[in-house]
Amino acid sequence: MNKLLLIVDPQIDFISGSLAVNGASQAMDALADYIRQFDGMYTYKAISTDWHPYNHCSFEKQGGPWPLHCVQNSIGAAIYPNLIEPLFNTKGPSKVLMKGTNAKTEEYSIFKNQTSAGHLKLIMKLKDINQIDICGIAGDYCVLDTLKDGIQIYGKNMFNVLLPYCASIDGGTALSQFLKTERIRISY
Ligand code: VGL
Ligand code: ZN
Repeated sequence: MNKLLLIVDPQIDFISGSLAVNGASQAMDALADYIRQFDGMYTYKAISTDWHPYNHCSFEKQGGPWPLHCVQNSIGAAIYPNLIEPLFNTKGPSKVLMKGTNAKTEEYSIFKNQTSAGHLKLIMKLKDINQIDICGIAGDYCVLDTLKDGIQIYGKNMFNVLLPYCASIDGGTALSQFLKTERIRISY
């Protein structure tokens, strides 16, 4: 088995910043422990990051639905500090990928960003990945959209959702409903 760990948007703004999600810090602390405990289990780790220009269309100021968040190079866009050590001090490469980088386009899913989707496609092939374990924030937005797009590309059997390491704005309802109706594999 060659497994890829895909962590969606584990960024300060979604944990303790402008778009803080309930339970996100607990979920990401538990994820940090999990990565250390299972050092060597993942052939590759990919981290998606919401990486918006200051005038991004998703911001309220531009008529979008969200407060200012994950502005490129701001503190809020940084990866959650407790994840840095396990990500980069365990076996196998960790690659940070970006999305939402164009002011005019919303990209909840990393697969919507051509550059990042291209990197992932290469990794999948070169590393002969046969399982993607996915987790992150927000479960009902970016995790869900990433999962939907990933299933279109790689099929539902490629995916396993690490539910304890997800945090949702809605408490988990939308993600759980999708996993149930689509019969997606889950780890608790
Ligand atoms: C997200 C709202 C806006 C997410 C990103 O990562 O779920 N949510 N941008
Ligand atoms: Zn965003």
